[in-house]
Amino acid sequence: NRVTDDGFRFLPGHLDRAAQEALVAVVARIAEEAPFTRFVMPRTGRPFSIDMTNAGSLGWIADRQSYRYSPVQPANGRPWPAIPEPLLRLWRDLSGYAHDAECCLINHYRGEGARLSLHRDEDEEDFDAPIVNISLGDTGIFRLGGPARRDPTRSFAVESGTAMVFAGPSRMFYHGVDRLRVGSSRLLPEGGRLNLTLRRVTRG
Ligand code: MD5
Ligand code: FE
Repeated sequence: NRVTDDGFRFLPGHLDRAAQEALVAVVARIAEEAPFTRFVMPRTGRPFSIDMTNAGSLGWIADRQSYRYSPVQPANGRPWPAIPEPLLRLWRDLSGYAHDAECCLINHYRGEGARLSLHRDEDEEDFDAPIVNISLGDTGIFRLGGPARRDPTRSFAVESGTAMVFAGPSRMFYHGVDRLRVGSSRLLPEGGRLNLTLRRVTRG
């Protein structure tokens, strides 16, 4: 387990196999109420290479207009399901933040070609709250840079059961997922990688 002075915490093995399986079931229940969808990027209309859904009072969405948070699912106008208790417990344990998470964005990387290019998460109002991040399934090759796009980056493997916390300066670091090690895990029945990102959106 590593803690660096930029506020980044890397916690491989934070979730044991049973806890990972329980979270896979939690995600399946969320997806029944809020099916995974493939958003498109603003302006270009190019689709992401990953499927997304959310739990919480606000969900992160993208369409031709913008990236933003929405209280309802764009596909059907219904609210997102509530963030289940096991995920709120992880947030409370790992964030140490006074207010509960409002959004759990769930990314499903289905296989070869699924990636997330270098970006910063800046659609939130509250940049003081940490971001708590859980990985399930296939190993992802993660890239973490610095506050500026041109800053040097480090690349490392993120295995199933890893928790990461982006607090302090690291909250605003550029980051992305270059690729998966497809088939490296048998946790998910349909394969691929699930990534759960717990966030505070509004100021508490
Ligand atoms: C993933 N997801 O593995 C990554 C992990 C996303 C996203 O990037 O936006 O859904 S989230 C890692 C993260 C989040 C917020 C801040 C920082 C990293 N950071 O400052 O490095 O699917
Ligand atoms: Fe991100």
